[in-house]
Amino acid sequence: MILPNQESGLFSYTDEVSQALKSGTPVVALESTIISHGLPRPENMRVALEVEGIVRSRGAVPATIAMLEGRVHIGLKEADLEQIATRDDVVKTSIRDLATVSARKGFAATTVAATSHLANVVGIEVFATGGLGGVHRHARESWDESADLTALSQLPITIVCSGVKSILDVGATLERLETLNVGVVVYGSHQFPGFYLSDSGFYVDWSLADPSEIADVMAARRGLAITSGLVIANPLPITSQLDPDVHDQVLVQGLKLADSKKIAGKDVTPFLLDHFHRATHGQSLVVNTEIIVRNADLAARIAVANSREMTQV
Ligand code: PSU
Ligand code: MN
Repeated sequence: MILPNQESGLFSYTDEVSQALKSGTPVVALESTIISHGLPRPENMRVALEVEGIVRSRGAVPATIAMLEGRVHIGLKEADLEQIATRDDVVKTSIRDLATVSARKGFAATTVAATSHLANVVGIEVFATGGLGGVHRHARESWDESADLTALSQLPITIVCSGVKSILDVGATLERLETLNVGVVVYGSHQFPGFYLSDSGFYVDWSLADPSEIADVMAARRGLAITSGLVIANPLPITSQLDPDVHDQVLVQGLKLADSKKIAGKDVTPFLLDHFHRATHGQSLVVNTEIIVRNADLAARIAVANSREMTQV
């Protein structure tokens, strides 16, 4: 069996992922921008490996997605992961940049948007990340809205995340997700999570508490030919969240600093995440790591339930 796009020469798969895709073993896509731009070194490599381990422990196969020397890698060997975690020339790459980086034989860390696109091309349905991109707080002036939202409006991927990053305008992002036909379900609660915080303060109509219920929704989406994405928002337990007062203070500081340093465009998110990690002396890093690990764990359980559902049909 030839895997999708393998003949183009632009895709390569690890043996583990290629066998899983051929045999119907559940696979979970993982993004690489978190590794290159979202977490500091050397923790980024440690977290990337831990996340892959969690997915395997649940009986699914992790497919971390990135581009190396112009080729898309679906699944990264440890040495490849190391390159994404340590090279300085890895470009944070959204869908629009993929072809340019590829033609220039570059290294790309894929965002939620680009990872969703590539996962969809190769037939991976479930994807885990930390927090989605969304509408930035000053969007009224800057028009800064993440391409993650447009991508999710066009791709039938199920993405597990802890809501949108709390550095964003959460209310505006939820409105945009509605406009863009992206489904939103909160896992085990009705309160939309706030990334570092368990609760963003926004109520969501749909709540599911079991991976098999989520797999039922995925099956219904296939049956109904829904072509947009589904967000599974997974809140942190309250005992794990960042102290909300610390969070609010550090955020106000970070937004001011970004403004005075004229940080704009795709540099804003990495700048603010890095500011959090420094200003909280690593506390936000512990929380961010827990977020990613828990989301990968839930995504793996959803992928397993979904593949059971597919083999029953
Ligand atoms: N979640 C994290 N850390 C990150 C990101 C998400 O916990 O670094 C990345 C994702 O790759 C997401 C990107 O797609 O930030 C959004 O960037 P922007 O706001 O520039 O669209
Ligand atoms: Mn942006």
